[in-house]
Amino acid sequence: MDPLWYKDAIFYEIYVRAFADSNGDGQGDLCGLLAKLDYLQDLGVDCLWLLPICESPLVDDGYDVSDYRRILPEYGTLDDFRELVQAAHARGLRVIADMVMNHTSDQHPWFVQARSSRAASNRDYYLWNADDEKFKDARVIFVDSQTSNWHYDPHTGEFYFHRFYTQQPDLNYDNPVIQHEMLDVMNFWLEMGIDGFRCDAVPYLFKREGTNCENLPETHEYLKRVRRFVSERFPDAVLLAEANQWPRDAVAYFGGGDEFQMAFNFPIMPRIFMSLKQQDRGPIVAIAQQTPPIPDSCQWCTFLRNHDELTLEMVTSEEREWMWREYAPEPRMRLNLGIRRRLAPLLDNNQRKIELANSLLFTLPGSPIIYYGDEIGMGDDIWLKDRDGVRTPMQWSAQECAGFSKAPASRLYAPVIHDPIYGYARVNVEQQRADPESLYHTLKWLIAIRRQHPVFGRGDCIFLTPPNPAILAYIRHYQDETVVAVHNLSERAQETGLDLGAFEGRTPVDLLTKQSFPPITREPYRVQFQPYQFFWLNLAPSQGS
Ligand code: TEU
Ligand code: CA
Repeated sequence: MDPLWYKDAIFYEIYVRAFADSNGDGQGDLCGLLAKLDYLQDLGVDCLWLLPICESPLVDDGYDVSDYRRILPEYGTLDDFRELVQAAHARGLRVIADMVMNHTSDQHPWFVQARSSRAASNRDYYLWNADDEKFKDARVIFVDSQTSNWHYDPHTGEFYFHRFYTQQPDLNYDNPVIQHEMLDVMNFWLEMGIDGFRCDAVPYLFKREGTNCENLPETHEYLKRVRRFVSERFPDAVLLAEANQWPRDAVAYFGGGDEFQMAFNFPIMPRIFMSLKQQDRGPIVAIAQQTPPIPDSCQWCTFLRNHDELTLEMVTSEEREWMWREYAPEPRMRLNLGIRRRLAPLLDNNQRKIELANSLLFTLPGSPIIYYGDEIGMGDDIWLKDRDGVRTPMQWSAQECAGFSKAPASRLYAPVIHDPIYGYARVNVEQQRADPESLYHTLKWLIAIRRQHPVFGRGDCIFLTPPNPAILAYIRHYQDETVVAVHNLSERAQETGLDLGAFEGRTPVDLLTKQSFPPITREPYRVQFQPYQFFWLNLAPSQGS
């Protein structure tokens, strides 16, 4: 077992409710997911991140937990989960769970008891105040639906604090009982054999008056305690931080290698979309240069899209307005400070462009994560509420309900996409697998090549500065491997010269097409590109050199 396994892993984000329904009740479930493990293994991913599966009233699709040690009955039982983890491991797939630690559901027994009386013995499991004036500098995150982080509870005549929906009261981490309870919950799930956690909304755990209540020293101190606790007992378990912050604040979640092993690369994600739209490498290179290095044992988790809105919380207001104009022309496409669209619609359903975006995902530093359905170019439904439009049933076939469920369409937890472009009749796993030219097969190929070359997950990264700004090129180097990933970000054919003089005499071979390129000289290395074309040029030392 390589303790740094997560550096080579390719992650896949699954909303269990949306993936596969095994018992015809219209809801995806763990047994349904079990039946699809062969699909995931065949795709080539090797670590599954399951969105929350604990007991929940589903006000926030499970991010409002009412019992940390019970599985939502619609999803199945703890035995189903144990069987799923074992079956995944038998296929070389790992499983990480979502640890929702900043808040509980307001239906959690803790909160029911705490709100019952000011004298409740566990009142201070949560944060109560006589007015809503405390923590004034903490920004409201769900700005489309919340006007305050405080909610008045008439029963006891006090306000309680919530960074998200009012049904998600924040836990009080100054209470040692909470600190301990969350460790105990993690232990419970790790004992079942899971391989780690994606830790939800970690920047907000501790709050202090006069601060923005994000990224506080007390929060990092506790998260280091979480890492010690987990790594002492489960040395191969990975902790992945959801810390949607500016680069310097995001990097802090790695600590000195003694906090999270992984963190989502939120800083680069919107800049990928900016560079694609501007057909200019500028935004990507700029944010990469503003991002401090991370400890050797740590790893970014790179992503294009996920179950939330495409967040524009950590860009300038001018950049946000520009992104909304360019990618979310209809107001319904916007949510909070983001864009609630899936990858294919954001990229005009242009297969070459979607493949280019995934080439960036698979070659930039970090471990990539695919959001379920994006591998087949699924669409979205902006007319569903909140973020539901990017969480519709997985489209397996052109059968009724997209092969997701045997239930009648009226019983599904959400309607399957059925529009003429992205509808399940046209876009589905069966159709994609049958078409050798499909997006699915391209991604499967990119995944296969990436898995053969550790340089992508473990190498350093040096950006080249070719004269043509539409070309994004970077050298990845690890041990005896050197690969130059070169991308034409533009919709037109382009050419440029690359400064590869340091590799004079070597003959580049494209890892993807096996095409050999002319030997490198001291002159700028000329490369021609079709629209959105990319190459992963292996610069193996020439034989005998
Ligand atoms: O999101 C936490 C968070 O900070 C969000 O504002 C996030 O930055 C934004 O939605 C864009 O990604 C997590 C979960 O991902 C989200 O689904 C939950 O609703 C939220 O926590 C509360 O648990
Ligand atoms: Ca079901």
